[in-house]
Amino acid sequence: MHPARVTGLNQNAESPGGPVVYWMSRDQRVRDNWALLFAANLAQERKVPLVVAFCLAPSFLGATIRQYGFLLKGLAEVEEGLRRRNIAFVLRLGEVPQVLLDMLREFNAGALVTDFDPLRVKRAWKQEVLENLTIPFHEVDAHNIVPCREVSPKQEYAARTIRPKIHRKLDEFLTPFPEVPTFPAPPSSDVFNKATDWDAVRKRLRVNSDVAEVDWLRPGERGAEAVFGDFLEHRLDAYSQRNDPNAPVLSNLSPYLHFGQISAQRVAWEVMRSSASSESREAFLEELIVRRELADNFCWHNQAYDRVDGFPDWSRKTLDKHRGDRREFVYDLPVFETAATHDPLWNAAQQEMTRTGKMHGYMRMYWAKKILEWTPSPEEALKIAILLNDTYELDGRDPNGYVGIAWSIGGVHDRPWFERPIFGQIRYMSATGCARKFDVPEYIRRFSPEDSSVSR
Ligand code: FAD
Ligand code: FO1
Repeated sequence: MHPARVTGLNQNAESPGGPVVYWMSRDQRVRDNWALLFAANLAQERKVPLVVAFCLAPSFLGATIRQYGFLLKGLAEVEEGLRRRNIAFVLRLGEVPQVLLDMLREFNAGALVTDFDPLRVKRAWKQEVLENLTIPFHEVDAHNIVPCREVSPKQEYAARTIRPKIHRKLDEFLTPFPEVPTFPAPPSSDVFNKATDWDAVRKRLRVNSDVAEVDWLRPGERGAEAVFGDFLEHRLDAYSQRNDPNAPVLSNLSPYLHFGQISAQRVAWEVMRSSASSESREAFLEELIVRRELADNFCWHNQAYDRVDGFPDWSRKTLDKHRGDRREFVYDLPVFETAATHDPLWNAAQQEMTRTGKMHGYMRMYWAKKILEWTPSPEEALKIAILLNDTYELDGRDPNGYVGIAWSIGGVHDRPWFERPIFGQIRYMSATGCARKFDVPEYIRRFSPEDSSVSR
């Protein structure tokens, strides 16, 4: 394992003999998981058991049963895969990180490992654990190909500035994965060998259950592999049509990548070796590697990633200058949420998100920019866009989302364009512009209210 993936979070730690605990959070998979591999090596060196602990937060950034359901089904598969390797899996529902600290004491843990996540809530969890820990605590970046801490010591300006920093390290970091070892015997104490009662966990969850779970994607590692295989086989070669929301050429991997149910490194490794055209492979890898790692870089270095004051100076200035501009349309949250604006194209995009849990990437830009145009202020626009995105998108509550919205509304990683009302120099998008790119009536038909059969 490349040492640059691992960060020791505390130095002054003694290490008693208890089990190694991998606090799984962002990377919810057995295969191709550097944090799990590091924890397994540690346990083998110390000749102690390995326990994977998952702390289920009673509420996480407004997630609904749609996202929790996807997460829990994926974890059930993780538990199976770990058990086959004599690795214990323990899930506890409760305030995080208190529930973890309780487990560490109960298990008499000798060392703690966790995965990397730039979000504020995760950094706060880790900080609180650090203040209450005496055993060694390591963090492993299992999400990025080039570890986020390694790519750049500062917030990058745009894709064009981070791209060379990533590309020159790909040979060093884009490697195949070792297998997860099988331990000689399951951990002795029965607290580790009790299978999780998934129905009981789901019943104890008190989350918004109005947002239905989706059935067109199968959650978990096997589901992810199937979708990825189908993408490699049938869609990657046509990826040049990625800006046409009627063309089914996207990978559909974002929910799996968000929950860590598939490794981006594995995806990149296989795409590079696929027989698809180099133009399609390059375009896809640009999104999967550069755009995705740019999002982690932004959230890691700019903790105002979900606020207007996280926008670059030029965009805050131009938006300020146009705060007083007349808005021809002004809508509040319920109108947006029920897709009841005057614009059938925008309404169709909102319908796609609420019904399928995954709006097409091209439409997300248009969707967010119109929220800026039809709300009283950029702050209100950001609040509504994040709230809807994180309520309905399967892949929501993710650095990609905060950055995608900040790009659309606040020009983050973009540049100034021609000045116009409300937007100032923020890049503008219009329905007529969309009509030049794809069949707008077809997209509207696919997601119009009367047509209940969603044709994906
Ligand atoms: P593909 O085109 O197949 O891309 C493959 C992978 O590359 C994606 O899964 C993702 O990990 C990465 N990727 C693709 N486009 C981007 C991008 N623009 N920025 C960063 N990574 C990218 N992505 C999320 O994961 N969660 C979100 O909540 C989210 N919200 C967004 C909101 C707005 C307003 C915008 C403009 C973009 C948002 N994105 C978000 C980024 C992008 O739209 C989605 O990642 C993509 O549409 C997911 O579908 P896919 O995996 O089929 O895409
Ligand atoms: N991570 C956790 O460690 N515990 C949780 O209970 C949890 C719930 C959750 C619900 C929805 C969702 O989209 C993400 C959730 N995550 C949880 C975090 C997730 O695994 C990712 O780490 C971040 O959202 C992205 O960085």
